Amino acid sequence: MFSYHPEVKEALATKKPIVALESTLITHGFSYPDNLNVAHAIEDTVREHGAVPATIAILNGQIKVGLTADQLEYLATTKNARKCSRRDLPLAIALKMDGGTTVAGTMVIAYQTGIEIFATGGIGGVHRGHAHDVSTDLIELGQTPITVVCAGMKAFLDLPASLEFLETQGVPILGYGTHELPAFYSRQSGLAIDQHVDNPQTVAEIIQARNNLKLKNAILVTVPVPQADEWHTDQAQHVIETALDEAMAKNITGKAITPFILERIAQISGGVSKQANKVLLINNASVASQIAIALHGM
Ligand code: PSU
Ligand code: MN
Repeated sequence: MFSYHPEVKEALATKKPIVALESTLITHGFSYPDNLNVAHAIEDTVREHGAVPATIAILNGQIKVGLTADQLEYLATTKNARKCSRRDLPLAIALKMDGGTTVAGTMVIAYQTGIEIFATGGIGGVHRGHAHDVSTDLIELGQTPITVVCAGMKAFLDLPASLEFLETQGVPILGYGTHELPAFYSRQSGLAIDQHVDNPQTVAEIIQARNNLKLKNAILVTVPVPQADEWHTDQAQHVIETALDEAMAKNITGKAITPFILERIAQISGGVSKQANKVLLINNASVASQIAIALHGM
């Protein structure tokens, strides 16, 4: 069921530092060719740091851990990929589908593969005005011992409710170089995190302590978008609200909400949101690589 890219296979066998990467951002987060370019830029960042990237996806029902350039291109251009969270994995495999794995879907596969560090953009959360629409990402963080590096929850979500949910699930939230929760496109949310950290070694020590305690929760490392490409909350807020209203008016629900809103925000903001999203993805991949290397050296 699992098929490994030779580079990843070798890295697993020789215990090199590996960073797992998700693929919903390729199939549903960005459109072509932005999706392909950003996927390559993320992988290149991981390699530049001396770690091995493992982009996870499903191709024709096979779980791919690490993709070739051709497979990345295919995934970036196909129109039929399923957005695969935990519940979708058995369906996509049995019915031989193509799929982009979400944060939850990628965590499941990374854990079973033995990859400990995973970089993404923004995790899912509790949707505003839909207190029962809780992303599976939050549940997965409560039950799978992976370390997820992100820029917080996506800014159009209910951030306080999402934080409460993670607290209930026992997920420690670290602020990497920040004392507050980043808000995806912007650096500040005014919400507290559990612990400020400022170097990869400290994160690796926290991961090791979690492992020694045999706790099954993920650790969430939140990293603010670099200042130069930040999209400030006061400007973003109006655009986000417009996109949310449109989703409501069009009755868009379930797994379609997040891709719809990301796309509308990108259109209305004239690409400003996309630029912030790309830069934060690359920055998160850089931090994740440094953590993978620190963990490897322990
Ligand atoms: N980060 C990005 N772009 C994305 C996502 C994350 O920069 O498209 C994806 C992740 O795969 C995440 C998903 O798991 O959005 C959340 O979807 P939902 O809200 O339906 O759970
Ligand atoms: Mn949802």
